Amino acid sequence: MTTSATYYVAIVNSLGCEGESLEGLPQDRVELVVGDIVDGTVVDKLVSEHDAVVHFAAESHNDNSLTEPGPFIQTNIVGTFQILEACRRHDTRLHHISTDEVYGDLALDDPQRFTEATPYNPSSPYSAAKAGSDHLVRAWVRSFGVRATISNCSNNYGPWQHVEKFIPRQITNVIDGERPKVYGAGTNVRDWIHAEDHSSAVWTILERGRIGETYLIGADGERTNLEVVGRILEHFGRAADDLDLVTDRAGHDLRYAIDSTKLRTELGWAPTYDHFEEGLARTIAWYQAHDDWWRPHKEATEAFYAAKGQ
Ligand code: TDX
Repeated sequence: MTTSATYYVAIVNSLGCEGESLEGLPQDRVELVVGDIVDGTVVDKLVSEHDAVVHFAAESHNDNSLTEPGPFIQTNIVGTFQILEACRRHDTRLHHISTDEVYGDLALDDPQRFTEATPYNPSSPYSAAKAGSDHLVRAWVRSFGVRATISNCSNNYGPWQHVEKFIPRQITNVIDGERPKVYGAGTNVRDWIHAEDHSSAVWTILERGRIGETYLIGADGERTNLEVVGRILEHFGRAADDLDLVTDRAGHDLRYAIDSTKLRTELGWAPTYDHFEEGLARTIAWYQAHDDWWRPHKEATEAFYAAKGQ
């Protein structure tokens, strides 16, 4: 990506619905290539034609990884290997997108938050595969001089998020007159950041980050799952306890919390959506207005959860 010829390419899995999500973007700056990052041939050609790669591609949903871990190994580990090899061959700048889940979880009352120095301790097949991909990137930087940076971000919310994820699932349940489905006792804590703030942080790192460095991205948005669902219910004028507590997730991480001091002080980044409730209200409005986008995926998603008592 250069300022003179900014050019974005999205690679999606052939079964994905992401093509629709590119609608409205400037046609002359976007090319959609339907492929799989495990396919080294397609990856090599694309990397050779561009001067920077931002590697967002991942199997990302913990619940799916607990049902079928195989695709997580393929996409997250083998796919990252293919990207790294192509970047090595073509000396292409790489930014690798990862997750705070590589650090495992924190106790609910732990005053500490994750930092770049926190030891890796992943819990699920998803987070273990992401941790593996981070290790590959560091090894390719050190062994082969690949010009890469890494970011580990907290939980994203906002438009265009698949209805399998917590916030869109509960918003669309309430839109449909159903009750939100909360795992366990609902006391688990996640640190929420708006997807646009995640993207602005990635752009900042791509422009000003130091090669070989890792940056944690977070917006100080810790909330219990019950608090988040309570806000959604309140928005629709329903009682805060109008929900179902359902079967807990196996190995469910208790709490994530990000200390993003390094990114803020070294690179001068700050989030725009610093008020979670306002970002949530805008996200709810987006799902109300985009029924045609999420509706085709809702039934199968709910059938998947229902089969697991969730
Ligand atoms: O129906 C639900 N009910 C519920 O209580 C779902 C789908 C989730 N949950 C809980 C589980 C978590 O405590 O809500 C919390 C958030 O769940 P997810 O949206 O599945 O996110 P999480 O497992 O925390 O992981 C997310 O953040 C880190 C992303 O999916 C990852 O890709 C990212 O790396």
